[in-house]
Amino acid sequence: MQSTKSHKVLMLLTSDFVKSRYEALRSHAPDLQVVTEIEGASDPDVTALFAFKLPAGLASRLPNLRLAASVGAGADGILTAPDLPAKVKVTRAVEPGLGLSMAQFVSLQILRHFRSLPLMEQQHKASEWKRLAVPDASQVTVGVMGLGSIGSVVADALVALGFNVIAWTRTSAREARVPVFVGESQKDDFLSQSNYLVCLLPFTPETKGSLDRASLRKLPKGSFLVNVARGGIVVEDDLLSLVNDGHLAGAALDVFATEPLPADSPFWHHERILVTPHIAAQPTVGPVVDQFLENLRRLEQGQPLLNEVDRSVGY
Ligand code: NDP
Ligand code: OXD
Repeated sequence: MQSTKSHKVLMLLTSDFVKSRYEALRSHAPDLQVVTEIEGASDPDVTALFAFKLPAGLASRLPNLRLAASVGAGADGILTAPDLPAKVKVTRAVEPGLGLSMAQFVSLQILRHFRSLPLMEQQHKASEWKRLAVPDASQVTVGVMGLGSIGSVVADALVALGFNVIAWTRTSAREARVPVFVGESQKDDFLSQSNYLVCLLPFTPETKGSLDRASLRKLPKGSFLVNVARGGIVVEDDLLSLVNDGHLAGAALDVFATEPLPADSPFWHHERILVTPHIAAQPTVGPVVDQFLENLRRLEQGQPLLNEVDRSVGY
């Protein structure tokens, strides 16, 4: 690999997730200058950021920043920084294993509800031999919102499990093996058929708060939500009231508007809501670090970057 010595990289060690990427970067590129904080008012030597979140006010202290790379699959933690100059390129992590981990996680959540696992566990605890009816997946529609690098793998896995799968996208640009509904004009049609709704949209100005009461009410009564995208896409109070009033059968939530989920959140301990701590899937460390190093090299060569985000649409 071409030398990356001309770069100074800032990594913000905001979590163990980022720390493990930091350690991998140090070992994959021992000569690369990597700092974890900036000293003084500004650092003109920092050319690249490798982080999950970019706090407001930091970008303005990095006048020569050229690349802001997300260590995660979503780049919203970087794109939402209000002072990120338009000239800075933004990338995100994409790797094949991520879709598969997500497919496992989403299938787990859907099957847990579809095959009544909590009830089976209760029966086990009560030593109760009671055979439950086996439901027919072909009569059940799973709607996957977002058919990107992850959503498309999830959709294929759910088809393989026998579900009727449909998807919703912003444009008709993607190849798809399932029926696709496109844009706002087809959203209600899509929602009204989805017995399980899987959210795999990026968090953008358009998707923020888009799963509100009006949208969630379009789902058939008794539907189940799996949100593995970003908490801010769902209006959490609306979701809670629709679960409480029985319109929705329940939800599996891996992401929240505020993370970690505050201790007083009503989602904790809710009988029909399962909370997991943003662990549905994670890009594998090695490929993500290699992608970042390759992008530093491409930046030098003036070549197109891998997995660059289109800043005009936010993903
Ligand atoms: P991609 O960018 O590859 O795909 C995004 C998909 O969403 C595309 O199909 C796109 O449509 C669609 N989309 C975007 N905006 C809209 C809109 N306004 N209306 C309808 N459809 C829209 O993303 P990935 O599949 O790689 O990742 C999806 C998200 O999953 C990430 O942004 C991240 O937030 C989340 N994630 C969560 C993890 C977890 O552990 N919980 C782990 C990894 C990712 P089109 O095809 O037309 O472009
Ligand atoms: C994410 C990730 O974007 O974990 O949520 O990669």
